[in-house]
Amino acid sequence: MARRFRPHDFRRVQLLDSVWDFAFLGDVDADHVDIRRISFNDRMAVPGCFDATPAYAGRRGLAAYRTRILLPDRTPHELVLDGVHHWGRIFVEGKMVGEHVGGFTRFGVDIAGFEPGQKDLVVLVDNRMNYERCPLHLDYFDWYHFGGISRPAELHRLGYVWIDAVRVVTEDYSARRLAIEIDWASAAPSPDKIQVAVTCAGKTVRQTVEPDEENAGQIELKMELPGAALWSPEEPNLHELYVTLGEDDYRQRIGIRQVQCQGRQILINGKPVRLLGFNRHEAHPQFGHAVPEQIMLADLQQLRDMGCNFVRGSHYPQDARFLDLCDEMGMCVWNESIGWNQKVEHMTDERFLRAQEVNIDEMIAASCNHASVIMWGLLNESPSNKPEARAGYERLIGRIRQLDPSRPVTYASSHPIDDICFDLVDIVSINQYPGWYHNTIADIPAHIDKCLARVDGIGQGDKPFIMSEIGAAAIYGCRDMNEDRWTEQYQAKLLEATIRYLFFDNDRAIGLAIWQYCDGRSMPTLPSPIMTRARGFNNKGVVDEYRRPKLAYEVVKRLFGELNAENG
Ligand code: ADA
Repeated sequence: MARRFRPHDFRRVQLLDSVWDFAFLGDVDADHVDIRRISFNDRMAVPGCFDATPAYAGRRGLAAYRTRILLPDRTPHELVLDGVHHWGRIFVEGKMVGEHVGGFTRFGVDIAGFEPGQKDLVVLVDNRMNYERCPLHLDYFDWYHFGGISRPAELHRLGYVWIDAVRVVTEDYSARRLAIEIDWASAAPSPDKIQVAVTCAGKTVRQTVEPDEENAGQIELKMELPGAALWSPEEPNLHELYVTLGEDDYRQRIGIRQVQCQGRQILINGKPVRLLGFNRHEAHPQFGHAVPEQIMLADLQQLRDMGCNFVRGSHYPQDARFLDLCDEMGMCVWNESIGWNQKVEHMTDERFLRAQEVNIDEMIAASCNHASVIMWGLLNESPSNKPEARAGYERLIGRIRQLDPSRPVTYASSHPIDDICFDLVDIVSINQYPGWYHNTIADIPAHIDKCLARVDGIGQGDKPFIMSEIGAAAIYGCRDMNEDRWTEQYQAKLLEATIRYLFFDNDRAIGLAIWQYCDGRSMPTLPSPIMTRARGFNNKGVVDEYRRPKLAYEVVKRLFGELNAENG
């Protein structure tokens, strides 16, 4: 993957991004496909979404991708896929080697036991909605679920002893103390002691690992880096942390920073932060979810131009390349596992909860070292007001805290008036649309006050509060003297009233994620899309799907600019 730093100097990694052979198999069952008999009669870019291309626009079904990989020897290899949407099954030389449920997350497939040489790699990809097989992507969600190998693909030669993962947490920002965990594995009991070295900010710490019959283990060590520059939104200093273990190596890029909640504030390195920004879908009309780095960077340039320091990655785990740019640009990120208005019955369904746990595990594994990720989210607008759903919230939030106790946790609630799970999270986040779906623009302050009064009434008012969604739709270019809903003027007026109420007239909110940064295609299977999704799109962006600014863009830029000027 094209990262902003080089993860490996010695480990041999084959980048598989290119145009692969392709065949759209359509409405067939993957279990009944003979891999050897597929006629690859087309070609498709990887990364890419086949249903974002003209030839397959809107198509749903089973697709097959093929490329050639080289296995230079018999050492263990791993195929690393950063996102397959939204169900995939992987074959090498016709032998099934792996399967994965859910898009937007990195996963690895062991490639072992093959003779050296060139091999056919085939990936079956299914973008159909099938709750039993893939309960994470459902056809009533309000974004178009593009299908394909949507993020980069690599083949890693692991060798006989390798690094599985490196996790770095800032234990104490003032002392510049890092806690580092290294997961390692080997293909066979290692005959010799394994030498480990960790270098960061000019300092190296070494350890020797005793071989063991488990062929796997975890190394924990601390590093203090006096004088090393800290990461903050204003000064996003980063450091490369380089691990060698035996003959393997792994480089990460980290920021020395701590995120804490204190009363109604979120602190970064002990300093309160105000989060001003947007919800952003990872989508583009011509690329689907396979948004190229050029677009990622252009999006961030516009967000910075508007004075933003915050992006909520709605509603799924973010791409490592986007997070690399956020790390460098001081853009704070709310990274959340996939979810959208889940039903009560999902919250007690073991298949759904298990799939959620895998998505959470993979999200945290892939993005835990990004300084820009300052909080974890989950279960957008799900039944946090239903007693029968609470155990599911406890289970999934507990999983996040177990994997990463260093970051605050939140979920975006659309039930502020009767939510019963706010006690489980560190930050109270509320999605509401006064002035769009109900009430008028003039009612926005009273409506939000009512929500917060209830939050205070149940004893959750001493936590930070983020307005995690609020906004209005505007059709790009639609302006008229009535200035009513769907016009750019109405959207601009609503966002002006919202920002003024939240940050000029009050100081309760410490964050705002406007819904939304850019327009995005929605699902045609949404309930009553004709009435609510003009053009088949969610039109609440302050830029359209091609990132062309609407009137509201300048309003947000002016107001966020005034707020940032206050901060000095
Ligand atoms: C919800 C949801 C968003 C979007 C929004 C809207 O808040 O979380 O994904 O669907 O509503 O535009 O109505």
